[in-house]
Amino acid sequence: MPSTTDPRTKDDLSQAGESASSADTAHGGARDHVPAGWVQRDTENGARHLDATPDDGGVDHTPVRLIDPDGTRHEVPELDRWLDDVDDAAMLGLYTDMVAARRIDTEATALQRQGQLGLWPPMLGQEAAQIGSSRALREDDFVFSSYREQGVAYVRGIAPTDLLRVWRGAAPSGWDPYEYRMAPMQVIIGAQTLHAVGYAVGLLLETATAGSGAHGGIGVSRPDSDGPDAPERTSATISYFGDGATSQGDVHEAMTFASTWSAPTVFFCQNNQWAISEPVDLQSKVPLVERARGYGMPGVRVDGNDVLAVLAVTREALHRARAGLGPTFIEAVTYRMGPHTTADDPTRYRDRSDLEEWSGRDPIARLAAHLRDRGVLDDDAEAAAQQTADEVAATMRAGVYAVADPDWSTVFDHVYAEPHAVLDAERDAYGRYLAGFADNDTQEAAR
Ligand SMILES: Cc1ncc(C[n+]2csc(CCOP(=O)(O)OP(=O)(O)O)c2C)c(N)n1
Ligand SMILES: [Mg+2]
Repeated sequence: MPSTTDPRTKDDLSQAGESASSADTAHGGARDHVPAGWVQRDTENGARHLDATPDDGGVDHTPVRLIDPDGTRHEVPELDRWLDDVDDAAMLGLYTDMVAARRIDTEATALQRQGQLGLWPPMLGQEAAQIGSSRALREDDFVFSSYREQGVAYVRGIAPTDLLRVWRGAAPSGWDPYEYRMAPMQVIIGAQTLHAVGYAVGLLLETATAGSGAHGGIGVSRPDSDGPDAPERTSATISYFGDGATSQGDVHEAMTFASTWSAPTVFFCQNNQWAISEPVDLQSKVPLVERARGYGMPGVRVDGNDVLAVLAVTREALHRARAGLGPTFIEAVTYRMGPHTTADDPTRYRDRSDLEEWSGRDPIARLAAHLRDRGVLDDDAEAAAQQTADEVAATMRAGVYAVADPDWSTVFDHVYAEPHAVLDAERDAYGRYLAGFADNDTQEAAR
């Protein structure tokens, strides 16, 4: 009998070339089915993966790329036209940003291990995706991120110590979202895509010209060109989310609304191959970039470990958004080299060989190889980048030691914008509860 989580009948299974008994294993559940055209692989550590080479409909899904893993640079006119101003100094800047982002990540991981933070979600391996995309942003654009985007926050100018406040349990947000135009990091998977679209629709409302376009005069009329010269009309929003988040209903709703409203927003999906212990194959039978087509927006699949290609595609997507051409979905193909968080042990569910393969595509080593080939990066420049990174890490560590424990009552702040009777009552009750301990202590001391 098929397992209860499999909606298919015995006949369906035999038509798909599977036996009913193969579906009914000790593991149970739909994971054990191998759909036609897929291959099941038992990994070294006993986990089961579906290796998808699903039908790609004849579309070439090779991610766009400018720099190969060995540092070789290709010219791709459609991407290069977005990089006219990226000179050697700017390339060194991208390199330094990535080195600093990695250093922040390493230091924060150490701080968690030393008991200074409750938890930390490492971004090792995702530096190019984060630095390339965030360096494409204008100051007036607004970022709605997930919990792993420390590289993005660093580029937004948020002090590294402020990045750690939440993970130390000292604040609900480490920074003022309006000052840096970056919302507090979102832990509810995919929810930030709705926030980004809502904010983007607000930008449209703000700039609405009576009588133009759709939605009762709110929509925008299309500019004559979609190239770099098209005039920009609004700022844009960008949401960062993972491969796993693409399975969330929130993301579906966000993409639907963004598309039909031509909202000035960019969906930046970092496909780091894993959603905790679930491989991306379990999220989708087709490359994630294919999802864009169903919503009626352009989709771009980019090598997420190539900082230059990421910068180019994100610049184009943000420009389209600001010019009134609507949203874009970017799938940045990358790899989470570390654990999901410091509470996770990836050796339980993924193969060492995968890690070794992706180590050969390291985003920082790739840009370093390219810059060294061109004589832009030498030992002194590399040492200077490392020194910047070390200083950032030292400041962050000193800052985190100095973060004071918050007053107990602050946990009730920022829940609602205005006073709320139920919350007031809860605050009072909690205060009385804590005061009870103080009495006990006093009584104890008096004995
Ligand atoms: C709505 C919701 N469901 C489940 C979770 C638990 N959860 C935390 S992280 C995570 C995996 C997310 O994977 P992905 O979107 O690929 O992002 P990544 O962690 O790889 O950056 C899950 C399921 C959650 N935080 N929110
Ligand atoms: Mg992921």
